[in-house]
Amino acid sequence: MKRVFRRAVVAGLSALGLLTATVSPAQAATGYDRCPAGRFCLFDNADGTGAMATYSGSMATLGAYDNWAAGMRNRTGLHACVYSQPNHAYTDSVHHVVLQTGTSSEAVDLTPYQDANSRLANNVSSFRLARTSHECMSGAAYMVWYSPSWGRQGVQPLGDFNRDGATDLLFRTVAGALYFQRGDGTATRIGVGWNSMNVLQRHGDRDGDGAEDIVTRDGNGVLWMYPGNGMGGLKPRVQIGVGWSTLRNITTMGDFNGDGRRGDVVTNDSSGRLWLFAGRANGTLEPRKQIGSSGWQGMTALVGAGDVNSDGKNDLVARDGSGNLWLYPGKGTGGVGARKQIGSGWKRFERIIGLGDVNGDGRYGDLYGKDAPLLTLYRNNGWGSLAEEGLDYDWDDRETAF
Ligand SMILES: [Ca+2]
Ligand SMILES: [Ca+2]
Ligand SMILES: [Ca+2]
Ligand SMILES: [Ca+2]
Repeated sequence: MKRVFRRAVVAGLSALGLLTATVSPAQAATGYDRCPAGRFCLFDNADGTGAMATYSGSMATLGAYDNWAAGMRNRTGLHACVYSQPNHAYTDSVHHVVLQTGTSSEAVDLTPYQDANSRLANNVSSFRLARTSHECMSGAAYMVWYSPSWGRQGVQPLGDFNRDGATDLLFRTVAGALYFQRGDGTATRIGVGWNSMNVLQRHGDRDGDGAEDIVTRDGNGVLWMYPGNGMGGLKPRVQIGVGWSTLRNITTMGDFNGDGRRGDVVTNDSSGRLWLFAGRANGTLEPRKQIGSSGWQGMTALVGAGDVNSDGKNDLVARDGSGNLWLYPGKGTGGVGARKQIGSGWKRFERIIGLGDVNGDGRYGDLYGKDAPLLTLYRNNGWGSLAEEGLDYDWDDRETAF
């Protein structure tokens, strides 16, 4: 009797045009399969029978459908999160319930999602649909991230985009938006359309104004410098190279040749050579100079991690095709000395990120390895020995951090 009453309310509101959702009459029921492609559907009954409400986007409140649904099906291809509270609230782990179903299109009976204090069936008050798992839970397109050096106020020649003394991250979303992650869990969008970039690099201040700068390569092989404004934002970009498409890995190094200019770039080509493009005072590049003659084509990552071995000279870190990580100590004149292995099993990382002293202990050469869903911090002891220190979860493999 109660359920029939609810259906009557729903039908009445729908007829008045007060609802954004559409309603299928119960007598047309063929279970969960009624949910149309591309839609998120809530069902009155746990077996998919009864009235159905369909949606194309997130809902912060459900109006007449509040505390109504006992089943759901998600055919949007997006991640779905279903909340027992309105406005996607989950602030009380005892009395609030949230169900995250991922992108699966399987029908879900909400009845099992209950305990002594709360339940989800007939208690759904909002839901969120999002491209990534973390956005589904947090509502933010960016990954919520806390800097290991937040509050430690270490000196940061690189990895500190807003000059507050703490390591920060730059983050590209699935949609191509660029966010500045200051390290306190918040982030600010500073660009859109960044999916056209296939290289994203940073390594301190390259044009001498005291603010860290970004280097990118676009799909046409053009190399760009985006000067930072020192406050977490960007100034208009400057073209610093063309014809860079065939180069394999490209990394910004800081000052690698010892001339005091910190915009040096190192790259490898398919013939096995290693090249240095020395930075000029304004951040543009000198003609290239060969600094390695063979074997570099097999390297799958190059990282300008700063001074890893604490001799005052910036070093190059490289990963080979077997996943071994090598430290190539910088000579201070643009070349590299005899290599030393500092890691193995690094093949799984889609990206290795060098941000200098990430945890603020005064030792540079810390590294992040990113392999969705994990961002793993490797702390450098100051001599090139790496220790795994912390993990951040729930990163999406379509996202990029640098
Ligand atoms: Ca910072
Ligand atoms: Ca700068
Ligand atoms: Ca230099
Ligand atoms: Ca060094």
